[in-house]
Amino acid sequence: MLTELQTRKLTKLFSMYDECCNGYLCKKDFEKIVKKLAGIRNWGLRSPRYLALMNQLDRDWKELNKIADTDHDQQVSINEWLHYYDVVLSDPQKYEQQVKMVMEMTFDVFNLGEEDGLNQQNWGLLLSAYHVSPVYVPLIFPTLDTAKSGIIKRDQMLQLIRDFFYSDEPDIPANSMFGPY
Ligand SMILES: [Ca+2]
Ligand SMILES: [Ca+2]
Repeated sequence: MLTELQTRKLTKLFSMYDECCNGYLCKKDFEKIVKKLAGIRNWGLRSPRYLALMNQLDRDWKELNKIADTDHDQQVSINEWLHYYDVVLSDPQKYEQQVKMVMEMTFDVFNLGEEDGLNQQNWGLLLSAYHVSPVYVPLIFPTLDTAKSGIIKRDQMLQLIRDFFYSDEPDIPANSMFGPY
């Protein structure tokens, strides 16, 4: 069972994917996110990275739709979304395949390369692709960057993501990693 705090965080995540703000997730929402991510990174519509991202998000959508869309209307409602995560988060293997991988892929879009991490600017770019205003970033990033190195490394990011999905502690920084919820 999801806790109240988890439900709030997952509702926030839903709102980030609901690009057209109609209260449902559909294929178009995912396509728009790919276009935005690629636009921010200046990837051409025929570049290998764009096509790989498009493929990946298309697979993610199909997987989500197949499992979560229990009333088969080709869109995922908030209740379907929450039920989906209730199931996924209770199975470590599903978490690896359906949450961790997707999050890591998004991370890689903005990865600094050599450093294998994200700085504050890239974190802001990532959030803006999911229509979270970058005004939150100077408030959020320093609390996530506990080592004060200016960069959040991959391992750290994966731990933050895990805490975002699983933790029921009200005061940890990971809860706000995508802005207010
Ligand atoms: Ca939508
Ligand atoms: Ca549905």
